[in-house]
Amino acid sequence: MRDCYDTCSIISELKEGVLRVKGNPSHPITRGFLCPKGALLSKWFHSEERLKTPLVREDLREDFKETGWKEAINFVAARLSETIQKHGSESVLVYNYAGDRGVVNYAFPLRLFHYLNASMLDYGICDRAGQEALRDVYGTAVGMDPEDLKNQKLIVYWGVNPFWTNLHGFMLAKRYGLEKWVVDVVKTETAKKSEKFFQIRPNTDVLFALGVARVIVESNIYDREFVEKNVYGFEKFVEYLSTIDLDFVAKETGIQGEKIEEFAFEYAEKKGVIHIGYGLQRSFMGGEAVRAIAILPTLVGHKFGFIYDMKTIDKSYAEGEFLRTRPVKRIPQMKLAEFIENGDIKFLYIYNANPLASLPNQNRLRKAIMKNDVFVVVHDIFLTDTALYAHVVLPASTFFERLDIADSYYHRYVALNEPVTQLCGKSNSEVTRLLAKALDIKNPCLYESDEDVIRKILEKNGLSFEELKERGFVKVEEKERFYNTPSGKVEFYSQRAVGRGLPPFPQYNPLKRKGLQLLSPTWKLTITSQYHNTYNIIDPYLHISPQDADERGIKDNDEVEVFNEYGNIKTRAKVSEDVPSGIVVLYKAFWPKLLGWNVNFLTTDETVEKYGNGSAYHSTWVEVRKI
Ligand SMILES: Nc1nc2c(c(=O)[nH]1)N[C@H]1C(S)=C(S)[C@@H](COP(=O)(O)OP(=O)(O)OC[C@H]3O[C@@H](n4cnc5c(=O)[nH]c(N)nc54)[C@H](O)[C@@H]3O)O[C@H]1N2
Ligand SMILES: Nc1nc2c(c(=O)[nH]1)N[C@H]1C(S)=C(S)[C@@H](COP(=O)(O)OP(=O)(O)OC[C@H]3O[C@@H](n4cnc5c(=O)[nH]c(N)nc54)[C@H](O)[C@@H]3O)O[C@H]1N2
Ligand SMILES: [Mo]
Repeated sequence: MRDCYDTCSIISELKEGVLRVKGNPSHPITRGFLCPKGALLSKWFHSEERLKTPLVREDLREDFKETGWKEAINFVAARLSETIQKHGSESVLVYNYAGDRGVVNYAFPLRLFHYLNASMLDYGICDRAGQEALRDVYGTAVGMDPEDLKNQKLIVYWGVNPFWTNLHGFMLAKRYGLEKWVVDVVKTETAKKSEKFFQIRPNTDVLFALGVARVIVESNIYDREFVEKNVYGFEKFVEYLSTIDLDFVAKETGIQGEKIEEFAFEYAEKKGVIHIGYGLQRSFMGGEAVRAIAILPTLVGHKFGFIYDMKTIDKSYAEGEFLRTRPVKRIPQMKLAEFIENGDIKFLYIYNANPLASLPNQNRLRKAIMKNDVFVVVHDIFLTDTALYAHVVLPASTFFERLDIADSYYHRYVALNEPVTQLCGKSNSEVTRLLAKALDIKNPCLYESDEDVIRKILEKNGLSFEELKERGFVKVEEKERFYNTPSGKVEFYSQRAVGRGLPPFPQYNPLKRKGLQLLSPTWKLTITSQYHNTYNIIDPYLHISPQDADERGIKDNDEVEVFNEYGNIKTRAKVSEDVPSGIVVLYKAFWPKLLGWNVNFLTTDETVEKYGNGSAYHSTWVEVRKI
């Protein structure tokens, strides 16, 4: 139910009013153990800080007033109708993300907004560039079933830190006895626990992958038969590879020539699977990098030899786009501030998301909300930063309090989520039904029960509710898959990319900017902003290399200011050998209202237009000085 690869199977019970959670030992992937943040879920669930009563105000400068559900829902419905009458239905935007990934809880509210012909998001915050890139090459971003790793020898973690972000995946590879390699800018905990580590300069992965491809092709160690049968544009690709100078690759990537050869030879021999990271692609060069990396598994003869995304069931029924009577206007998620500034959005309904922690360029976004005439409703479990910018705050329940199903973006199991008890708040679908009623909508689709929606979705996917209930989870077996590209082959020469105005082969454009490049990857004990307020175990330090610290007279634990054209923040430095010179790290998206800042007061809101307006958090440059 969390926004996490693993989608653990959890057994939960209530003992003397207290929630206890443990891992379900019979689940083949998550195998009865929980990660540290999962083990603490009871603390989150019972938190004193959970919202219990709706809050309302007419103006963002006023204090909130507590009110009853009926009054709050009527207030929201009245404003919603008024906005539609005055500004049209497209001035209403529903902003949601994966704060809870239960199928009903995620999608059911969208039914109401489809029914109203409201604007919806074009999602781009997380994994978009990589999605586009993999579609360019394979026609899909869905890779290998991780359980098939048991027949493999090597996994390459490329721009992903699974020891923190996908612990069960990392343990699975370990259990199957795979050799593990890491390609990352930072020496992460995953790198420390792996057999080989290739420390790369950021933004240069595209070159490294092309360099490796050149060595594999020229040394004739690729799977010729497989490539001849399955690849479109191989000859032209080989011509292109001959322009990739290996000395230049070594210079730009920071990886020595012998290491490039070592990678190429051993990778081809062991026929490695590549787990392509989401972190890797959140940058200006991310899409190009994924496109180049995606070619490697095919070169060595894998059918879908990568791990990126998983889609096992069709969930569209829950969302109900069929309720629209007009085509949907989609607003790029990363351009929320711009659309508010332009007066395109007058009513914003936010659930399952905390954009005032998670979106980049917070100074701009916050100003846009304060300065423009936009009515904001936030449905959340806690009084987040986003809630502090709302006119109405509605308390949400947690996944321990309702029926739902969830799939995983990593493995092929679908889970049934059964309620344990009910403490406070309402689920996303309950609130949707209340709003529909207050708006006097008659369409029965908006009143369908959670169980009915779940049963329908399962039925459409050939799964049975009863079987799911018996075991708690069920595996959706893979059907035979083909390359869904224009040529029906793996497109080394990508026609889809050409259609978007990109060159057919992945390109390297050096990104040289002034200052230090700021990476803001994942922290192990939060999920983006979630759990900061309840566990309060965070790492707020600026991680800086000894060389860059020295140059600025900074010692460990010194107070520093980090600044750029977007904003400035103050924190303490941690001088670390794990970070290379030229790079600094601040972990992503803690609660600004608790820290007084977060990294997104510094990150860029520029997007990669040709890659679906995907986010580019890591393409941020800053300067640092000792205070
Ligand atoms: N504990 C925990 N788990 C989570 C989450 C969480 O917040 N906490 N979030 C969940 C979500 S929403 C997501 S999207 C996933 C994210 O999962 P990951 O993709 O593992 O997470 P990140 O930490 O964003 O990025 C991984 C790595 O990319 C590296 N990186 C950055 N730029 C480059 C580059 O140019 N080249 C290379 N090679 N590496 C680069 C960073 O140094 C970082 O170590 O995790 C999910 N799981
Ligand atoms: N600098 C930087 N920023 C980043 C990233 C990065 O790498 N660097 N990564 C980005 C990524 S990968 C992602 S996915 C985004 C995530 O961005 P968001 O999805 O906006 O962030 P979350 O912190 O996951 O917020 C989810 C919210 O949903 C609430 N919630 C949980 N369950 C429910 C429920 O059942 N109902 C309702 N109504 N609310 C619920 C939680 O309390 C929480 O406040 O952040 C992005 N932000
Ligand atoms: Mo994400």
